[in-house]
Amino acid sequence: KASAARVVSTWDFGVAANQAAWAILGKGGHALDAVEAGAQVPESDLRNHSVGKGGYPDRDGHVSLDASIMDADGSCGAVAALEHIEHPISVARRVMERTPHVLLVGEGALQFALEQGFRKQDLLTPEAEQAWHEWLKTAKYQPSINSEVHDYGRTGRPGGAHNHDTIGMLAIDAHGRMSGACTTSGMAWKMRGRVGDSPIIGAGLYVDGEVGGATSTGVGEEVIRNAGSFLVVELMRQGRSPHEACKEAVMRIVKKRREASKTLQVGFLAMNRNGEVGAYAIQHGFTYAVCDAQKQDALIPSQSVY
Ligand code: SD4
Repeated sequence: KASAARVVSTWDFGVAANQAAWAILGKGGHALDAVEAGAQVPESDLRNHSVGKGGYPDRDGHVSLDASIMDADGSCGAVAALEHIEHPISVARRVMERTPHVLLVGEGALQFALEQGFRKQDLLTPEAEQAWHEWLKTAKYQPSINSEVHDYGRTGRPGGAHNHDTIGMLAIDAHGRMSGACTTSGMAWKMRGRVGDSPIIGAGLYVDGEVGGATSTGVGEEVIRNAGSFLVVELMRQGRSPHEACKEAVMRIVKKRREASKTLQVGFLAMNRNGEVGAYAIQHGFTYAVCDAQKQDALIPSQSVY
């Protein structure tokens, strides 16, 4: 029996992203189109300093983007350290559909994007540039636990160091097909050339149509170390619920990195093929958005270790 359509994504701004995805899912469209359209929303949102245009740059002032996309049958594509392109998620999809490869990086990824007709533009907004200049005064790399940027709707001001607002999105369509997408500008003030978990299949994103999908947000290094999203999907394959699987993956990180984990954030979000959703994070403050035919704007606080 075909599952009911549903889309989930990370953080508060996942609500708006889900609605763009739902415009496709609600009409019986394909999950892959839905996650691409959804991920494009924060990519274009200048208020979001961790994704796409308006994202905070690396320590040398370059906005450098990572993204991945994956379909139920294991097809996937990704770009890393891509500059000057507003929608890295769409370039990732082209890598999947139009090249024999999975991951293109840096100059080569940009060259491919331009060949595919994407427009080259300056992604560093005056606001992000100013924040970078502020940061240069001390030039300390200290990821904040949760970005306050998702407060802007309530406070009307962007806050803090904005490190954790990557969007990870998982959708299941009316035909029961699942796809996922993940897109980010990575950690603010990262070293030039640094790549996080988001474009690494199995780390920031993993989908297996027979089981379900998972995605992550937070300090990417910790997620790569544990092949985090792949781990969550494999745990679901063994019978864990999405919540239990996310919790176990978080506990792996905490067990191995007991001291460091007290001050860093990682969150996992998962959905199984039946549309059951779960999440877990190291730190309090992680939220995820759920959208289906019943309710389009649900925002749920994740449980956490601390
Ligand atoms: C990274 N996981 O590049 C990303 C950052 C992130 O919300 O999640 N920000 O490590």
